[in-house]
Amino acid sequence: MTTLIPILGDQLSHSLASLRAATPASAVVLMMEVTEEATYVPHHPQKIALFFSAMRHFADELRSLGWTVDYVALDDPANAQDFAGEVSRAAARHAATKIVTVAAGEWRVLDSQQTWADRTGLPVSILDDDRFIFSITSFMAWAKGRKRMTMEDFYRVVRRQTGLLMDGDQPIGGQWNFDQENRKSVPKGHRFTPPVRFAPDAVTSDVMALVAGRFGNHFGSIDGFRWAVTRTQALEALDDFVRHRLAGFGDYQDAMVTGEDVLNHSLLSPALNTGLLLPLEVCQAAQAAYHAGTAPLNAVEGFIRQILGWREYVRGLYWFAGPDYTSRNHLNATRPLPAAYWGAPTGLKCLAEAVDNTRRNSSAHHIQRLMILGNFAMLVGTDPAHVHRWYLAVYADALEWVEAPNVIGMSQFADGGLMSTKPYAAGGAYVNRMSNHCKSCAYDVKQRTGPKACPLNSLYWDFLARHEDALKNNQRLWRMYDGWRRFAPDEQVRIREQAADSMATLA
Ligand code: FAD
Ligand code: DLZ
Repeated sequence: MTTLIPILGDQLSHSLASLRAATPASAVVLMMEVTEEATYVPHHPQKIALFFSAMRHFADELRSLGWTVDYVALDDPANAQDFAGEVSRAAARHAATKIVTVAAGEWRVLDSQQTWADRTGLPVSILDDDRFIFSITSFMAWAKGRKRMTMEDFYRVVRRQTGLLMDGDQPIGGQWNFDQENRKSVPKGHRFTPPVRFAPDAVTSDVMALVAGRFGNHFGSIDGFRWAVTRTQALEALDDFVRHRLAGFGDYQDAMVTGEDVLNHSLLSPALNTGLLLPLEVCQAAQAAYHAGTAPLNAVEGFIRQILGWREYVRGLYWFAGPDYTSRNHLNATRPLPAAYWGAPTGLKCLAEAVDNTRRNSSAHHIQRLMILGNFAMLVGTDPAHVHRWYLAVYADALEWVEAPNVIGMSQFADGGLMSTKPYAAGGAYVNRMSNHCKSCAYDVKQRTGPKACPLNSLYWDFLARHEDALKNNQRLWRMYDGWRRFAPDEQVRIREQAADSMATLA
């Protein structure tokens, strides 16, 4: 009686439900590097290297714990290059009598898992992924019949459920959310402590060579690879963040600085999304710093909210919204993704910084993703499906369950408000307030029209004007539409002409 346990690249946790359900004596773990996963979008080379290296290290760790691991490498000549094909081959090879797996994190792969029983003729148990703090079943129960599904309401439920930063039934500090303290701009000359980097070991170096050879034509540089690829390294990265950057996390959470890729962000999303770290332990480590007096409440609450709130919320929303979520297009945007997203110059400093961070590091911090890259794509009317595929490809932490709600819902408003109460649209004034980019930009942020005018200004007003019918009754946009109506008609025409020019040249 042999149980086959397929483990996917984002399931690299020793506490995985399928491992808990078996014993090394009667099971074979199957891990598969397959072309289908490496190419369903043209992933950044660092992303592929991260997954392959972390998978190979995890396989070695399982072997050292006594598990039999059948690891199918990408260049194995017999590799069927997709999950279903590899599971079938392995079931026959090991004369398996049943298959136990943990539910995939996205519809596409869950669909594949649901074919495995037919393909192999074996019973297949698909277990819930209980590494998340809030189960999908609980999310559906929470969501059922609700008029609004805001993250803030959800967050309070999960705070109460976990007891994190709680004093009995009430939040520590008397407030659930300290966001208003988290919007400071960075003082000139402020120094950030850079995060720990992990130099590639022999396993990672092998994988990097494989990836450079096979996927070197994908957008992105492999050279700056710095990611944690083992649990030990991931724990070191967590400790490094808690010691050196957590205390300042809140203050500069929404800031952008030229030349600063990370600021006080944790850079823990790849470790969380591969399973090397678990969300609850990361929140507990942050909470411990608050109780030890090494990080203030606004920082710790702000950080915990990202994981306990946003991360759990978007995962629930992904499954709630259904498999066609990624094709939603509420604003009927149809343009292709601008070439700027693949590195073409535009003269916009903020966009260049965000794209370059992405190219060098397979990463960009939240405000770059939302208010620069997402905002520009939405203002110029990019088809959200194109935007979605770009984000899914370029970020080391991009898995559809977390990427799609953030892109389709939060950044493009393509779900019509399921996730966000208004579009995150902004002109140059916002970028100027939250960053120092405008000082070294080719454009003038103070101008709306004319050859030097910051394109974001006219694009912003044009976006509002273009979508007036769809958005004018949104209470949260009332002030913006009031602002638009205050422009003289001839100024409105000039703004829209300027926006049309910018679209023609930049988009
Ligand atoms: P920190 O700022 O240090 O935050 C701590 C942790 O909180 C992150 O590691 C992450 O796990 C979690 N988190 C923070 N914000 C979010 C959020 N909005 N949704 C879910 N989790 C969050 N995150 C991904 O993990 N994968 C993605 O593919 C992804 N795509 C995004 C696309 C867009 C358009 C936007 C606006 C956000 C996206 N995010 C995504 C969320 C967020 O930007 C990243 O999690 C964060 O930038 C990762 O860097 P960090 O670990 O330094 O985060
Ligand atoms: C992201 C990724 C890549 C690039 N390659 C693989 C792979 O070859 N094998 C694998 O098991 N997982 C890989 N992954 C992660 C998967 O895409 C991820 O586990 C699924 O999307 C989960 O639904």
